Amino acid sequence: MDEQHPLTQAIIRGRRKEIPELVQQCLDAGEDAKSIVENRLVSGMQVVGDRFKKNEIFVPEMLVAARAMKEAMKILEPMLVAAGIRPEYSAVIGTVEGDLHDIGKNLVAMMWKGANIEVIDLGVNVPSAKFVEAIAQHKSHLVGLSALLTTTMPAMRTTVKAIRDAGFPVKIVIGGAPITQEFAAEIGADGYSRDAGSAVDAAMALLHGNA
Ligand code: B1M
Repeated sequence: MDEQHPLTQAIIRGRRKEIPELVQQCLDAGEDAKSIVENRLVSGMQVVGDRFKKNEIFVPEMLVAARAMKEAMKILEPMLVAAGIRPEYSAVIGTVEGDLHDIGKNLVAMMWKGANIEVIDLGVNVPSAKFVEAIAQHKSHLVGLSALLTTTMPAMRTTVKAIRDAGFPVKIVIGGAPITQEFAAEIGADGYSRDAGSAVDAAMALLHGNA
C-alpha cells in the first residue's frame, strides 16, 4: 500500500474537492477503477480506521474521510457496474428494535463501505424480521447489529436468534456502548467491536475465516 499516494492522502485528510481531479489522474495513468478502489481508496480508509482506533482522530475527521470516499465512488461506481464488478461481500446493518441511536452505526456502515463491502443500511428501530428479510433478499454475508441502550440489548439477542433460526450462513458482528465481548459470546454473535475501525477488522477476519 502506498499511503503517500495523492489520492490516498486526499481520502485520509478528507479533501473532497481534490478527489475528481486525482481520480482522473489515476485513470489517465492507466489504473482501472477496481485497482483505484482497492489500492487508493480502501487503503486510505484503512489508515483512517487505524487512527480512529488509536484515538489519533475523532468522529469529524472520519466523517470527512468517508465523504471524500463517497465522492470518489460517485465517479468509479458506474465504471465498476459497467465492467460487471461488484463488491465481493454484502452486509446488512441496523440498530435493533426499540433503539433510535444511529451515529455509531452510521460510522460502522461507512467504514464497511470504505472496505469495499456492499452495505444495506436498514436504519434504526429495526425488528428482527426485517433483518431476516433483508439478509434473504440481498444474500448477505455479514450482519451488523448496533445497540446503545441497556434496555435494547435483549432485542439484539432476539435478532441473533431469529437470524440463526432462519439458517443463514451469515457472520454477525455486534457493537454499541453497552455491548461487550462476553455479551456477544453469550447471545451467539460471531464478533464484537468496540469501535468503527475495529468493526472492519472483525468483519474481514470473519469473512476471510480468520476469526
Ligand atoms: Co441517548 N442515551 N437516549 N440519545 N445518547 C445514551 C446512549 C446514554 C448513555 C446517555 C446517558 O444517559 N448518559 C443513555 C443510555 C443509558 C443506558 O442504556 N445505559 C441514553 C438514553 C437513556 C436515551 C433515551 C432513553 C433518553 C430519553 O428519552 N429519556 C433516549 C432513547 C431513545 C431510543 O433510542 N429509543 C435517547 C435518545 C437520544 C437521542 C435521540 C437524543 C440521541 C441519538 C441521536 C442519534 O443517534 N441520531 C442520543 C444521543 C446522541 C446519546 C449520546 C449522548 C451519544 C451517543 C452517540 O452517538 N455517541 C449517548 C451518551 C454517550 O454515549 N455519551 C446516549 C457517539 C457515537 C460515535 O458513539 O454510538 O457509542 P457510539 O458508537 C461507537 C461504538 O459504540 C461502536 O462504534 C461507534 C464508533 O466508534 N459501535 C459499533 C456502535 N455500533 C456498533 C456496531 C458494530 C460495531 C461497533 O457492529 C455492527
